[in-house]
Amino acid sequence: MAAVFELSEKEQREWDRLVFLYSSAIKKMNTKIDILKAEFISEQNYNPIEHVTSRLKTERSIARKLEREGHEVNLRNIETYLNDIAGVRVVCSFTSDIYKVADLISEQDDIKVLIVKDYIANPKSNGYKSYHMIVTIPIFLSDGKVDTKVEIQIRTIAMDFWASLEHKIYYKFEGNAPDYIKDELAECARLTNMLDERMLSLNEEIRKFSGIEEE
Ligand code: 0O2
Repeated sequence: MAAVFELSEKEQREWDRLVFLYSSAIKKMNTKIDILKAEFISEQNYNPIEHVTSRLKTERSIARKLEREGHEVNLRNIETYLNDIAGVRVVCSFTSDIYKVADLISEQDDIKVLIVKDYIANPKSNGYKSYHMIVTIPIFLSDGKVDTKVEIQIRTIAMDFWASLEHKIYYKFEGNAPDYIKDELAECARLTNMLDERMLSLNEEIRKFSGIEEE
């Protein structure tokens, strides 16, 4: 990775430690979600989780976000102001699955939920929908325990599809997309909502029929 931060030797060691912690937190969170998914499939013959992705925020993206928020790019500000260095995205089939998965994660007693942003109940003005939680997960090191922050985004396949395209457009136009593109995106968000609602009610209809195998 190209070096974006100017770090002294000591700061570089601190940064390496932070990266290690965040990477470990992602690993632990992924394992928790894998276990939930496996248990759902084995006990309930039902899989609410379509797929999971995770990422460590790039240095460039960290610097851009701090600058966008008017903060100097340094280690202290990274730890103070950024909650999403470690990010895990859980993509579910149906909106109802999102809340189920969020509850199952929140109820685990080693996890502390710091912030919840429910952009499904309260979508952003551009149409963005997703359920966000900032949590901490304990990482046990040789010199003690470090509660490490992870951002979990939970959304449906349709919300994810919309968000990926919106994200591309946002960066392409540096936040100033032409009005006709913004309008088209807003229309796609409306269609996405409708699709999620219709797929959910279709699935509920299907579930009324016994003997139908679900994944
Ligand atoms: P990137 O480039 O995806 O990393 P907070 O974390 O609570 O201090 P923040 O970061 O504004 O404040 O919180 P929020 O609103 O929960 O957003 C966190 C992340 O959600 C964003 O990270 C995006 O990944 C995603 N997100 C939020 N709003 C939108 C949106 O309108 N469209 C899309 N496509 N994604 C969104 P970053 O660092 O802003 O961006």
